[in-house]
Amino acid sequence: MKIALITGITGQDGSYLAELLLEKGYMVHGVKRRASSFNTQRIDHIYQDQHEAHVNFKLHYGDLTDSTNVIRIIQEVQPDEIYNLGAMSHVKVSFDSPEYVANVDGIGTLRILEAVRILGLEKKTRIYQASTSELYGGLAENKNEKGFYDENSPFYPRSPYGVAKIYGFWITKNYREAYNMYACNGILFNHESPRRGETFVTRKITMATAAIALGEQDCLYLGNLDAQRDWGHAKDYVEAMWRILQQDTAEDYVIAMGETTYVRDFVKMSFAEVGIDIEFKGEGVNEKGFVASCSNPAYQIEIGKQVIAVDPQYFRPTEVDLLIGDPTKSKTKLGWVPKYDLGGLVKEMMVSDLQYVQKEKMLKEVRSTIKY
Ligand code: NDP
Ligand code: GDR
Repeated sequence: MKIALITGITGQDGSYLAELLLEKGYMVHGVKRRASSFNTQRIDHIYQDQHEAHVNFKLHYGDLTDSTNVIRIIQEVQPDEIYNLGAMSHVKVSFDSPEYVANVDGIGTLRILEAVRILGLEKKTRIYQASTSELYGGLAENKNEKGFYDENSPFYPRSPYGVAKIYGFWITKNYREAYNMYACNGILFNHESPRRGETFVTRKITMATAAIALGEQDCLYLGNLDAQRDWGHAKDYVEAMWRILQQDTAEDYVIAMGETTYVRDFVKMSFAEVGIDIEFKGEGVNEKGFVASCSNPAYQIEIGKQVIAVDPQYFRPTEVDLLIGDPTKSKTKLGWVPKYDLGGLVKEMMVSDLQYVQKEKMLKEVRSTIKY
């Protein structure tokens, strides 16, 4: 039985990867942070009770800022594969806590690599590092001749998050070259799902679309509607992570869909799922989205109502305007074929968030009738 260790197991990707590896027969260990309230919602369905079933799944308290626990956990687990997904992953928030992000996202990667070396596991343990399209920074002149970012495109990070991740990228590559370790970077473009954190733009949009359609929210405030992202489904992307560690030689790979979409158009796609057509008017901070039509009689939404507004508090000091990745290498070398397209992703997120908002609405109604 192969043994895997996942940092960031409580996050979006960690939860899907744990499911995938368990399906493949792995013993899965995960690192979770101690928090003052529960933080295991995404994996609770796997981790019911450590005293009962799922002996193939074990969680360890730990933090990437603490090399003593990184070493101890790796020593205890003796993993065949480590997936280093733990990170402060919000680009905008990284401007507020840059030193912390450098410590977790940058030096945290070094702590994993060094622990493997200190423990003499270089020949046994394969390491996946969660690198990111944020490394490219969206500079137009750095795209390849086909107009995409690929494994050879130069980097120009535009946030403390991107800068910290560039350290993670290079230290992974350096340890591979210096110590002949099987350590790889997956340069993943944006990937989303119903489990996406609520403050990332796609999930913020699908949750708000559901809340607006169900009369629970009036308006959705967003930042830069002109940003373009290459969005895929997290389930497909964790499959690529696994494939990266199953090759004969350790290499870095771009994982992307090869298509880019405006934030504004993601909004239109989400609302279209509930039969609402959104029309945008104005420009920049004055741009607003209005309900042009509603074909679903279940949603009592007024035609002409303003449901989208731009709030500059969501702008970033430096922005990545456009990302589009070239998945040629991952498709040919890894045989990676995504099962979802953007339409399927939006549909799944909307179905899930409609259920979620509906449930919250019902609970609110029930609570309002209870006399304490
Ligand atoms: P999430 O934000 O959903 O999850 C991040 C995980 O890291 C959580 O489990 C979080 O724990 C954990 N974490 C945060 N800080 C620490 C720390 N100090 N020590 C240990 N663990 C920590 O991110 P995703 O699942 O979306 O992304 C996974 C990885 O992939 C991240 O490294 C991200 O930067 C990278 N990435 C993501 C992309 C995407 O589009 N999703 C694209 C490219 C790269 P807790 O739950 O306690 O907060
Ligand atoms: P990103 O994702 O920064 O690409 O990083 P995010 O969803 O936060 O932003 C995407 C784009 O949308 C614009 N935007 C907004 N973003 C947020 N969060 N909230 C808003 O209200 C809003 N309005 C517009 C942003 O300016 C940006 O251009 C994600 C993370 O998962 C990283 O960890 C990962 O490395 C990269 O994807 C690839």
